[in-house]
This record gives sequence, C-alpha cells and structure tokens, in this order.
Amino acid sequence: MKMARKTENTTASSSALLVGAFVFLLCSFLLATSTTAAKINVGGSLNWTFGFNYTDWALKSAPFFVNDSLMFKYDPPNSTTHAHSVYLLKDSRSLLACDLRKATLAGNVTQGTGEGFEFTLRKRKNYFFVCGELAGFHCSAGLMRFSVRPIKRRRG
Ligand SMILES: *[C@@H]1O[C@H](CO)[C@@H](O)[C@H](O)[C@H]1NC(C)=O
Ligand SMILES: *[C@@H]1O[C@H](CO)[C@@H](O)[C@H](O)[C@H]1NC(C)=O
Ligand SMILES: *[C@@H]1O[C@H](CO)[C@@H](O)[C@H](O)[C@H]1NC(C)=O
Ligand SMILES: *[C@@H]1O[C@H](CO)[C@@H](O)[C@H](O)[C@H]1NC(C)=O
Ligand SMILES: *[C@@H]1O[C@H](CO)[C@@H](O)[C@H](O)[C@H]1NC(C)=O
Ligand SMILES: [Cu+2]
Repeated sequence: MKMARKTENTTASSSALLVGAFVFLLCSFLLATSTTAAKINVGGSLNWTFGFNYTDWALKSAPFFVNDSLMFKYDPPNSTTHAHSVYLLKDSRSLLACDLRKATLAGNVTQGTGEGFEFTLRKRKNYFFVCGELAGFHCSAGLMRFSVRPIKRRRG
C-alpha cells in the first residue's frame, strides 16, 4: 500500500487532501448544528395536506432527535378547502388500520393556521401521527399518517 501511494502524482494527492478537508468541515458543521433542537415542517414545502406520502417523508427526514419540534401547517376549513387535524395514535396497529378509536387530539382543524401547530418530541418513543378527518379517510386514502422515533442527540 505505502509503495503504491508513493507513485501517485501530486495532483491526485492534493485533490484527495481537499476532499478530506471538505469531509472534515462537513462533519464539524453537522456536529455543530446537531446540538440545537430543530423545527421540522411536516411535509416540507407542501405542509400537512391530502395525498402526500408522509410515510415516505418521515423515512427521508430521519433521524429526528429528542426535543425536535414538528410543525403541522394546514389551512382552516372553508367552503373550498378540506379540514385537517392532527391526532396521536397509541400503536402501529392503529396506524396501519387508520383506527382512531383510541386517538388523542393533538391539533384541531384551526390550529394549523399560519405558522402552524407545534408538537415537541419530548421522549425517546414511537409517535404515531394521523389526520383525523373523515373518520380515517384522510389517514388511509390521503396518506396522512406517519410514525417517528426520536433518538438521543449526541453531545457536541
Ligand atoms: C405552507 O405553509 C406556509 C405557511 O403557512 C404557506 O406560506 C405556504 O404557502 C404553504 N404551502 C402550501 C403548498 O400550501
Ligand atoms: C409511500 O411511501 C412508502 C415508503 O417509501 C412506500 O412503501 C409506500 O408504497 C408509499 N405509498 C404510496 C401509496 O405510494
Ligand atoms: C429536552 O428539553 C428538556 C427541557 O427543555 C430538557 O430538560 C432535556 O434535557 C432535553 N432532552 C434532551 C435529550 O436534549
Ligand atoms: C379557502 O381557503 C383557501 C386557502 O386558505 C383560500 O385560497 C380560498 O380563497 C378560501 N376560499 C374561500 C371561499 O374563502
Ligand atoms: C382549536 O383549539 C384552539 C386552542 O385550544 C381553540 O381556541 C379553538 O376554538 C379550537 N377550534 C375548534 C374548531 O375546536
Ligand atoms: Cu386531513
């Protein structure tokens, strides 16, 4: 290995150094930014809406950390827009079935207005979120359901 390295030309070595330095900077940046709780907009720029795949969004937005806040933004209902809400379910079985029988209300139909409704992930446990509108129809057909499990933040 050492012999082979010596034969590398200097251009290749310096670009390897540059890449190394970049990776180091990136890691430092990630460590530094991961020490403060984040506010995460559920659904990204699409907010909390019918038909967006929140299971997929949650997978791609992981990891979530303890004390991060989820922002749920949705317009209050009127004659032309759907009402939305935020409910917490007890387990993954209810999430799979969109069963709201043991659900607890987290955000009602008007609480998502403007900057939205903020939910802080206080504990290291599974959270199951759904939209409670139309008796589970927004949850099932509208894909408005997801689970997150925040992890402990590494100390910087
Ligand atoms: C998401 O919510 C923000 C803040 O209420 C709003 O400005 C934006 O237009 C919303 N996005 C969509 C796609 O409705
Ligand atoms: C939503 O996303 C998940 C995870 O990527 C995927 O397994 C599922 O099939 C998607 N659902 C729909 C209806 O596209
Ligand atoms: C979360 O915040 C609470 C109060 O703001 C604090 O006591 C606790 O240590 C924090 N937990 C973590 C894992 O950062
Ligand atoms: C209903 O709300 C939407 C979104 O906030 C808005 O664009 C629309 O103009 C409203 N419609 C009526 C009839 O108020
Ligand atoms: C939603 O909750 C807020 C804050 O608790 C309350 O002021 C409002 O009246 C509720 N709206 C509905 C439609 O229940
Ligand atoms: Cu909904």
